[in-house]
Amino acid sequence: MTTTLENPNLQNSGNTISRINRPTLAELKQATKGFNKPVIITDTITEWKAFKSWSIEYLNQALNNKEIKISISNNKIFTFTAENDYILLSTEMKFNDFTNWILNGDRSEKSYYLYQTPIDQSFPELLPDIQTPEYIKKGVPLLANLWIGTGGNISPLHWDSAQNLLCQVRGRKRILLFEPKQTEFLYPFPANSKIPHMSQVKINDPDLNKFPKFASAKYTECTIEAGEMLFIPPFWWHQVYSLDQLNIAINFWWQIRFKDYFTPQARRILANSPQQVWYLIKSIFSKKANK
Ligand SMILES: O=C(O)CCC(=O)C(=O)O
Repeated sequence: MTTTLENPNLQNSGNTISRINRPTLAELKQATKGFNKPVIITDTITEWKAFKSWSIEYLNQALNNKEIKISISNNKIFTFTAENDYILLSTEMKFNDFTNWILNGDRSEKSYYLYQTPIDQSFPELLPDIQTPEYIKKGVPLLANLWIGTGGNISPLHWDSAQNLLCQVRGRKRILLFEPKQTEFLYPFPANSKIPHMSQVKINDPDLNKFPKFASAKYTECTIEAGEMLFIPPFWWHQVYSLDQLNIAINFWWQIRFKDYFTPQARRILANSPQQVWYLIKSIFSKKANK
C-alpha cells in the first residue's frame, strides 16, 4: 500500500536520505554530520529477537491477553486538538482483540493505533526482545516506545525535542521530513500553546489561503523497511505514514545536546515561553535513564 501526497504544490527538496549498513558510532557521526542529518541504518535491528520472532501469534502469547490502551482516530490521523483537550482519544481493550482488529477489522469508521507506549512501563515482558542501539550513549535519559498499528495510520507533522531512532520491526513506514529551517513555511501552533511542536497545516490537504507559505515548503522523503532504523535529528519536522497490514515500530528518544536548544524551534519556544522547553523535556524524559 502506498500513500500519495495529494498536494501538487508541495515541493520535493531533491535531497535523499542515504542508507548505511551497520555503521560504527564514528561512521554514523560522519554520515549524519554530527547527528544533524537523517540517515537510515540497515541490518542492525535484524539481530533483535523482536525482528526474528514477532508475529501476531507470538505477541498474543507473550502478552497473554492483557488490557491495553489504544488510540482511536476517525480519519486515520492521530492528532491532538483543542476539542479533545490535546489528548488522543483512546479506549481500553484486550491485546488479542486489538490484533484481531488488525487482521480482520472494519477500518471504515475508525482506526486504532497502539501509539507511543513506553515499553518498560506497559510491556516489560517484551524488553528482552529488543536492544538499546549502541549509538545511544550509556546513562543518558532515554525512552523506548512501542507503536503497533496497520496501514493508513498517520502521525501528522511535528517535531520532537529529542534525538530519535525509529526502528521498524514489521511493515514499512513512509516518512516526510522537513529541516528545521523550513519552520517558517510550516505554521507551528503558538509557542505558548500545548502543542508548539505540531504544524497547523494538514499537509495532505493544505489550506493555502490560510497557510500560503506552505506552498514553498520543501520536504525529503524516505520509506523504511522492516529491519531498518531511521535517525531523526531533534527538531526536524516529520509526518509518518504506516504502510502494510501489520506495522510494528519501536522508537528510542534520547536527550538532546545543549547546542540543539539553539535551533529555530527551540529558540522560538524559549523566547516566548521558557517553561514550554522544560515541559517538553519533562514529558519525554520523566522516565528513568538508560542504564
Ligand atoms: O511512527 C509513527 O507513527 C510516529 C513516529 C514518530 O513520530 C516518532 O518516532 O517521533
